[in-house]
Amino acid sequence: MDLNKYLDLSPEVAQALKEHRPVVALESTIISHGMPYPQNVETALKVEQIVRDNGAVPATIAVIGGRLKAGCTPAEIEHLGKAGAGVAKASRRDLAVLVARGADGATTVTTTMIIAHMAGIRVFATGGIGGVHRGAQQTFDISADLEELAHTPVMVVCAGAKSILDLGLTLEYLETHGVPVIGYGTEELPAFYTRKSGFGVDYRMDSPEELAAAFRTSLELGFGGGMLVTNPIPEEFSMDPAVINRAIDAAVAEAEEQGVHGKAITPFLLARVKELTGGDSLDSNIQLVFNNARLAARTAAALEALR
Ligand code: PSU
Ligand code: MN
Repeated sequence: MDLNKYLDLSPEVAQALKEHRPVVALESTIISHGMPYPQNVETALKVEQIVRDNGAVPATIAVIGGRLKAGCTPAEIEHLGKAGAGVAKASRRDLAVLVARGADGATTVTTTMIIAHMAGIRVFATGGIGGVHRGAQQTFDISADLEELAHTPVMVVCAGAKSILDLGLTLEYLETHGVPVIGYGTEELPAFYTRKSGFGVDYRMDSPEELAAAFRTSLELGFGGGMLVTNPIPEEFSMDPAVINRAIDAAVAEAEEQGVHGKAITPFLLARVKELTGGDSLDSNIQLVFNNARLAARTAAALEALR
């Protein structure tokens, strides 16, 4: 493997990649900016265990002391979780500066995809992706995640997108940029906390093998770009749409009043929704990440079986 000079693979991840065993990338913005301490650290460690239990090696991705890490140690995960918002939220434009400064960074979906791709990891599990924000017609606030999905050949397994975003515009943007949106066991885009959004996906697929075959073909066609797999939250953990939508609407209104914008808005909305639902949304959030880790691990295994 000819590795980027700024990239460090953990010994376990390096060994797995060398032996063509399945590896699943995991992001770290969800740890530092997406959940409170200590649930963030507990969740991150449990997610790694779930990936292992389902036959793959986890690679939590972050920037630590200016090094791009594919595979963090439990101590590094603890640091990312404890420091929380004290760790920079690292999107594509931040990577070079953080590396040059020897700083830490929590990787978003965008930068986790970039580093996973550098490392040779093809499957990535997370909770939700960024997208086109409500009111983007005025603010131009479109997550860099969508651009990365358009260009970087990594499969992203998520639970759809939260309705803090404009889901219709998010799907339009993905269509324009050539990103296939797959529903796992569903024809409808899941809305993160709920299984339904009212918007259709491009294709429904029903097994890890089917996902792997489609992504394998995408890789072999070689024109780049990722694939977005949207996996509905398990029924028993899904939230009442009325309850969650009320909290989301209130959070969006507060963000507007307070003039929150740029990279701060998504963490602001996530934290407010959690407070407004009295922590119920955090439980759902954790469970859907577990569910995505399971599917991603099985899909990574199915992908290696196709080699
Ligand atoms: N949506 C979630 N949870 C998250 C994020 C988004 O439901 O933790 C994080 C992810 O790291 C995602 C990032 O890549 O926020 C998007 O930020 P922005 O909207 O600033 O692009
Ligand atoms: Mn944004």
